[in-house]
Amino acid sequence: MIGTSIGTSIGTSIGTMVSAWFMNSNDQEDQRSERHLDPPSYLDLNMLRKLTGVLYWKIDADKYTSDPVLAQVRKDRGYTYQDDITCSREKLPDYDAKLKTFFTEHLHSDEEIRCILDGSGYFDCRDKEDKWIRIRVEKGDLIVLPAGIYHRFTLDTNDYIHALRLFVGEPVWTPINRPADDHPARDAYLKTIGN
Ligand code: KMT
Ligand code: NI
Repeated sequence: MIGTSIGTSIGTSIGTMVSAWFMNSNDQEDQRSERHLDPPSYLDLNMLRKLTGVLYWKIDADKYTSDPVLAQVRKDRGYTYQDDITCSREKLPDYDAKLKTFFTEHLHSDEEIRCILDGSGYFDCRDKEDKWIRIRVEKGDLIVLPAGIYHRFTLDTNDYIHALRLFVGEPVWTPINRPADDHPARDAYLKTIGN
């Protein structure tokens, strides 16, 4: 775990822990279950960043409009756009199809930035060796997936998440499904991650 203060561009507030682990490859299991290895194999924030480039902070979701960490990250990284998304059967139009799209392995030409205001779920990311890492996100988590990383998202068994979506400029949400190894963002990502 890294402890860094507000104002640095990488890391988290002191004392926070990300919950992330290597996944088993039993795709028969419910995608919404934890999918641990036996025995479970967890990663700390430092390891997660090293293996994937994923960034993570903790914020006060109840006061997100005035949260200093969110404000600083927004400023440091130039996030100018913001909206929010609720994933639940009641609130998300075309729920089943959308969740299927979210869970199809893909990348984006830009960062995927989510700040969880309520509920929970999992972002799965491929590490340098193409292994799946499951990152649990819940209320107060701010997560940045780098451009070009192969990833997917699923709800957990609570079937509910409410998240802010941030972006630099006009948002592009388009998922580019794997294989996308020739995409420029993929190339750039692999260079930054040291492959
Ligand atoms: C995405 O793009 O995968 C999502 O927006 C998922 C819901 S927000 C945690
Ligand atoms: Ni995505």
